[in-house]
Amino acid sequence: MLQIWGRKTSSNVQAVMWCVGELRLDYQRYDIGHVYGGNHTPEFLAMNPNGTVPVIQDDENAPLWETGAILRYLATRYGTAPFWPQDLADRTTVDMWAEWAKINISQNFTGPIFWQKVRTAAKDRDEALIAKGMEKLTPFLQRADQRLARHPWLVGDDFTLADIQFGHLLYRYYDIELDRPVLPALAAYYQRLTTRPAYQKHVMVSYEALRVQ
Ligand SMILES: N[C@@H](CCC(=O)N[C@@H](CS)C(=O)NCC(=O)O)C(=O)O
Repeated sequence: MLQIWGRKTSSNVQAVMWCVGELRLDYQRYDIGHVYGGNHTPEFLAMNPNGTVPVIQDDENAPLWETGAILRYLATRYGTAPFWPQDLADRTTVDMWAEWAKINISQNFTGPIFWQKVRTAAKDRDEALIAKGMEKLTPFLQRADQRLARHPWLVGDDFTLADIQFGHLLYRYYDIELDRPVLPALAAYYQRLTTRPAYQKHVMVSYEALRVQ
């Protein structure tokens, strides 16, 4: 049985859980991290010396951490084409866009925008940082919007692992109070994501427990 350590309010845990849901895997998830703690015990650090979530353990295999690596593991072990193509070049194209999202969307949205808006007290909020974050994030979202005007999913005509790395942050992006650029194809893509049961269950999760007033 697949075991997953990580609270459901973690965006990285959400990416893993959404993948688990799309692949219809049986799992046991443990609430670890943030208000639950438990990620700095010797037992947890023996699984992941970084003390972060998510961590997974599948059967008797060694524990795995790093969301991107976990997603690739799950897709390789349990996924099929076109979600995770067999052909190396096609697979690497999916992986390329997944990496693109992990690096450019996560880094430019989560810290400078989401953390500032939600996880920082109003008195400490740095509006200049948020504005700069939006300035850096917007060209990447525009790039996605241009692609999504041509085909329904990030890579092409099929839902793939790249949509998980990209799409899991869009719930928060569209849900928080934010001046967003008008990007119609991206907005339509997000609406499509919200109709997926695994997205609803694992990604459209309240982040109020993270809010600092
Ligand atoms: N690069 C790691 C980052 C993991 C990470 O920073 N996880 C956050 C949650 S999203 C965490 O463990 N925070 C501490 C906590 O929840 O207590 C990954 O992609 O998995």
